Amino acid sequence: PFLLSLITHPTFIANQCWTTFIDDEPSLFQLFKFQNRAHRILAFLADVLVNGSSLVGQRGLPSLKSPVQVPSLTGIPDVSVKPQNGLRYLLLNEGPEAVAKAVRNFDGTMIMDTTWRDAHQSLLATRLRTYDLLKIAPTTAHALEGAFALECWGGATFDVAMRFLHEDPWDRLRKLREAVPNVLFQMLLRGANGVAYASLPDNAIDHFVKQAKDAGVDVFRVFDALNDLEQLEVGVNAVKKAGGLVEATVCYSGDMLVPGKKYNLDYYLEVVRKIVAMGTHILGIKDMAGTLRPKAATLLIGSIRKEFPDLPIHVHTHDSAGTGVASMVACARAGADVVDAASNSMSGMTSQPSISALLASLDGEINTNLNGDHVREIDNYWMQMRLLYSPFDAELKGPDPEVYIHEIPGGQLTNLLFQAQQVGLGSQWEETKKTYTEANKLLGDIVKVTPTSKVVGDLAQFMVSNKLTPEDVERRASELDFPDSVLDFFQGLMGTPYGGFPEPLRTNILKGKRTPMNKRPGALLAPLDLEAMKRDLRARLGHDISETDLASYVMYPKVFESFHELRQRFGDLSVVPTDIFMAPLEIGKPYEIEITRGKVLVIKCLTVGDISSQTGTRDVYFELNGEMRNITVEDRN
Ligand code: 3PY
Ligand code: ZN
Repeated sequence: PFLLSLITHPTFIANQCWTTFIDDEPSLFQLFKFQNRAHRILAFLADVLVNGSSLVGQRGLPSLKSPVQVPSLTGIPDVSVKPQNGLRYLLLNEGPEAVAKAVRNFDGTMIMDTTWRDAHQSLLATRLRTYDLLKIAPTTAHALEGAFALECWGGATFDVAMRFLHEDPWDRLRKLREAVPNVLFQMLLRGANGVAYASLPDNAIDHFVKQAKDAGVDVFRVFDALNDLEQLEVGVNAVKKAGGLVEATVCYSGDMLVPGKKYNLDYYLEVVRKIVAMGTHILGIKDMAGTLRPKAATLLIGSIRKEFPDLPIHVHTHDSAGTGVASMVACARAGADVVDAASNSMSGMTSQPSISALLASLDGEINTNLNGDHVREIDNYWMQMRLLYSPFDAELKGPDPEVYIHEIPGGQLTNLLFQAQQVGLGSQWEETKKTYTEANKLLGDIVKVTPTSKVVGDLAQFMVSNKLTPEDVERRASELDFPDSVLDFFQGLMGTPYGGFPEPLRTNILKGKRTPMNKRPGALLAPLDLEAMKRDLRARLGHDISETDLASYVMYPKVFESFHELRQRFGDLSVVPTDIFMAPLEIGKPYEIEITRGKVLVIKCLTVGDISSQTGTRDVYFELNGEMRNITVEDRN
């Protein structure tokens, strides 16, 4: 295409080329870049036409029947005008301490909206694309200007963005940041595991957190899946060094009011005291399974409030059992400063409770700083998204009160349910839940959240598929071929559980396979030579590597390399509208793709050719901005 634009240029045709013509004519390069991007997007669309969408697979088609509409907001005629209010301005002007103070002094309870991270992680297999987040971002900046924050990054979104959506999580963060200058952005950081599934060297966490802060994260909810404080501190220190707002978090597991429970009020208060001593701007309480019932919530938050009157408290929950609103109301009444909720159509079940339901329940009693009309208005967008992403919607039909027994975190519950549905619900689902409870007991009743919840889930699936009882596991521990996550856990790569590892199970499982770590992993893992890794990656990939690419590679080396290869082949796919990202174009119908601001491709697929018996390929014919294009694609069916 570059040569074509050169030889068709009027100056070239008139034979008036001077030696610096190409340098002096930057439009040639822009045209080349534009055509190159267009070509790569056509290559992707052609691949979906021939081979189907790898994202959707066999999950069926979206149930949204009409084009997506972005709702308007009462009293806000133009959402492109920069919003005037929001806690982020305070953060930028006065720093994290001032924000923490303002939150604590706020007369009421603020809300954090989790729609952009945990809600879709819990309901839609984390599949929400940047394209759809960006569309509603300017409206959200106005509608939720009174919110504490938008949770929009981290957790599973990082891995899924690259692995399944073929998009750059850093690019998402930067673009959302540009669209939302006023509301704080929060991310979920798994302590010394970063956003991965086991510990990394400490300097990898420092590097990652610095990139996240620079790209737009303000508040870092840092947790450790075992409430291992040494592990937690790695993340907390990284955020402090980067200058972010620290929300060090205690994970709440099970029901602390059940007599004889390992994790009781004394346990939580002890962890909170240590977190406060570590230094945090805000205390997070993370009820990842939704087992914090109202009575326990009142006692837990009330006790912390009494002991730490000045400490801002932020509570997170899941609505799996249907008690999320009642619990968050109890937290607000007991003195929580912020509670989490999600846009109505993205709430309930394994997600967070609904914002409107919470506002209705607190109305006239506790101020939330949110505009209830705007909350309802933006939900018209999420109602459509729920239909657009219906292929990923777990078919949960009601609350699951059994969560009080199995304690499966929200996101994992939908995942396991989906897998059970694949083989027909009924006894399979019953068995999964029962075995999960047994696996947890075998592991010593651990706190279950990523990555330890995956350990319990993997062990449960291993037991089901190999027809093993808990007694079999204990008896045959040294000969069984356990999943990697189980070995990682017992080795100590995820830190140390409260009360230690179960013995002799640990020794037997690790025998001849792994050497147990009896110290914090980061104290044993050698620091990464990030500069050398960057040089090596640059040499292998053949071009410059950004610091954020390096951070992605450090978290997920294989996923990053596959993502990178796809990005080289297809370019930036986050600009492709979701309907045609997930399903083949309709033949003869024109579609518009804005590849950068103001640069629009109009694409029409004319036909898909027959398969060639020699090459196994098909030619796909397009019209691109009125010109014919032909792409050859390997038919992998
Ligand atoms: C994650 O780590 O991704 C979680 O959402 C834990 O709750
Ligand atoms: Zn959660």
